[in-house]
Amino acid sequence: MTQALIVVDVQNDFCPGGALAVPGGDEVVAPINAMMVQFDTVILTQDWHPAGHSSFASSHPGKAPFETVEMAYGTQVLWPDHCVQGSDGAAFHEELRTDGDLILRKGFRVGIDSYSGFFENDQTTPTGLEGYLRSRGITGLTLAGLATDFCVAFTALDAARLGFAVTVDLTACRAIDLDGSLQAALTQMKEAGIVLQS
Ligand code: VGL
Ligand code: ZN
Repeated sequence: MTQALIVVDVQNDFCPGGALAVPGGDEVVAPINAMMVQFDTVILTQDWHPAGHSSFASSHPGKAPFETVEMAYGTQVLWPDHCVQGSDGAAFHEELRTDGDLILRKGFRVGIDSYSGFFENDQTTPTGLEGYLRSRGITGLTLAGLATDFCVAFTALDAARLGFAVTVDLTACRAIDLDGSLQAALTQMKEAGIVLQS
């Protein structure tokens, strides 16, 4: 089995001091840097939104961050403005090694969010990552990064559905944990046959 490491969204806005800070988000940097040397292929995802993105509460008058809205593709959580293309907040944590093979940006369409590295939140628009992995002969994936219950879980669940053998290293992940979202994500990942390392 050819293995790749997917490093999910280890960006300033998800670290302490950032616009959508994940508690302990910066703690994943050192273990991820250490993991990178064990993989032939390292892929990093980068949340990359245009200003005025539809996942931002500021784009919905009367709505506050962490409320939800109904979009054409289903329920969407609204977030503080974060990871705006080209901003410091969208940059990778400065101590993260970024010398991987591929940096995959996602969430760049104004009208649709993309938690998963494989499909946008309509669950049908592909990012191209599946084709990249298949053409490189990669069949096993290990995931780490931010946030466990959103972008890591959505990426892991899509990967498992696509037939990849998936491990999530929880020691190198941190969660947002909104209304029980962490427990729900862990349960779903277990049910999907994803190996959870802790
Ligand atoms: C993420 C919320 C909004 C994540 C990205 O990386 O988990 N969460 N955008
Ligand atoms: Zn985002």
